[in-house]
Amino acid sequence: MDTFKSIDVKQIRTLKNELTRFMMTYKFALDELNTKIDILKQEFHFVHDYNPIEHVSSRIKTPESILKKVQKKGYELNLKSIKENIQDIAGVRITCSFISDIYELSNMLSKQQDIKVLEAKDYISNPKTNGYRSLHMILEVPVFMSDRVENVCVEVQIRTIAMDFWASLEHKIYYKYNRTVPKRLVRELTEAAESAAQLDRKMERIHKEMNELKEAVDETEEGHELRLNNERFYLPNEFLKLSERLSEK
Ligand code: 0O2
Repeated sequence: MDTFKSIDVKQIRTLKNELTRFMMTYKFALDELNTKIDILKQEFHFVHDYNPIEHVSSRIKTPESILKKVQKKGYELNLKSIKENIQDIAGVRITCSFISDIYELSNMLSKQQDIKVLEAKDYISNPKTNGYRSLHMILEVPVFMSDRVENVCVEVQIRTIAMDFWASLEHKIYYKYNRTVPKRLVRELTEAAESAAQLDRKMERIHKEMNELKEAVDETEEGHELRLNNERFYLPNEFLKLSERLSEK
């Protein structure tokens, strides 16, 4: 009996080690992707002079949640099958300011040499019937371990603040009503999704117009600027009029 117990303990220890190594690869993939996103965020800020990424959050699915999905989908219960079939063990959610930022960011990520896009679903140009909007991608990220390279899947969801607001409310309502939501609420939720989409379009239009105005102002101000050894000096109109006198000569 004691021998059996010690075998059990040993087996459990080995299994726990294997599981820990398995889950660690997903944590490392998230770390890598988060670094990439942070670099893009800083560069984007520098180039466009505003912050397109409002918020980034990431999570690893709990073992219970993985098990639930394995059972629901009828997959085999072993690590190889889980790795092959469950592509959202690691997940990143990014909220952007504007819809155009979502596509720009997803392009920038997809173009990176060490990232492979396994799947992309555009629920923004093709919203779900309930009104859900978001851009989903399954990315494969190489994780360099001490003895091997593991290609790890990460699910990335990119959406605007308004889309995110809607999705979290909808998720809460479905959870509260145990997925049997009254018809009126379902209809109202779909209407709210359309209002959120309208707001996104309006905000983007305003932002674009504001940028055009800013560019025009910047161009005018550039004429008033004199640079000397990295120092900027403002040139009053009277000085600029000198140029007219110069051309008169
Ligand atoms: P959680 O807890 O957020 O992870 P699959 O993941 O393969 O079973 P599917 O339909 O192929 O399912 O994946 P899809 O369409 O890419 O959606 C996966 C995730 O997107 C969901 O994960 C949600 O996070 C989100 N999502 C999709 N549709 C909706 C929706 O109508 N409302 C809300 N609020 N979120 C949605 P999980 O696993 O369902 O949950």
